[in-house]
Amino acid sequence: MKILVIGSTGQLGSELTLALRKKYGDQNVIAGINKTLPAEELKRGPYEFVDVSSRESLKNVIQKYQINVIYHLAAILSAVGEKNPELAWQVNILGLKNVLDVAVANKIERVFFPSSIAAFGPNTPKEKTPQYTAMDPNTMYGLTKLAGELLCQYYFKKYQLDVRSVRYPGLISYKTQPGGGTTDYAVAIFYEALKTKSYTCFVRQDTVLPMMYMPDAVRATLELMEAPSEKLTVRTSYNLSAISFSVKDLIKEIKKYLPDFCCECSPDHRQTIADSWPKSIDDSYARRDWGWRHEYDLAKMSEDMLKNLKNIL
Ligand code: VAH
Repeated sequence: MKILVIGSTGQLGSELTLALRKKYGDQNVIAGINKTLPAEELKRGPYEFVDVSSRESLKNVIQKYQINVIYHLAAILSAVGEKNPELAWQVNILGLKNVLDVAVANKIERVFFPSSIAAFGPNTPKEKTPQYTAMDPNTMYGLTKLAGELLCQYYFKKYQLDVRSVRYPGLISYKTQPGGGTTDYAVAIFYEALKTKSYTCFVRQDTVLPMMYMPDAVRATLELMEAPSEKLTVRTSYNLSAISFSVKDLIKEIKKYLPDFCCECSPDHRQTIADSWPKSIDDSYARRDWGWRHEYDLAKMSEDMLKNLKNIL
């Protein structure tokens, strides 16, 4: 199997590339990058510069390595997307359509597309958000994810392209920092707690959002991609859930390890985005169709984050 990970330098892409190489062999996973990386990272396995705005660029890499599977993770996240909506549209939608068209033309066996809880909006039920419900995202990022889900379902039905997707919650990890998301506070808080014992959070303490630790997110992705096609009943994007917690809950958990840690909240423009998203997600379809179960709760994630960050910082 030859796998291409587009967006392999991002928070999710970097860890998914590591996990795929561990599972399928370094030489069978090609890292699609859009920026130069340190030499030691480039030595880990094959890599290619991929420009999602160019079908030629995509086709050349696919044909050079005889790619069978594509993980398309390149995206502009919510906060950056509100600062540059045109770029978010270009990358998140036109880039996705380029990938889907090149995948059909080159008979790619399987494609993964990351959606997000950002595909929900202010009129979506906030608690235990159902798989099928009102979806009125009011961010460019969120609407590109919702449109992307529908595009994937269209390509599955019209061209029989086996494209699969999950609606990730906010992802928390220590190996690669996130870039430009609204949920980035849930990562930055750990770094600052260890470095300076203080953090100014850009959303209110009572803000509750669905979150997931990266090991769970990577495992969910691989489990979905390995599931028998006939078991999958959702071809837009599966709701995926692990933990929901408030900033207050997170501060309390961190203080168990760092009692002197203090956190002020000074909401900025990202509060409005966070307020438009659900507080908790019903992922019963994922649990029924392909056996999804999360493993990390807030306590287990916080312990692992702090233990590992201590060795890095
Ligand atoms: C963001 N981390 O904040 C992403 C994610 C649910 C949020 O999609 O934009």
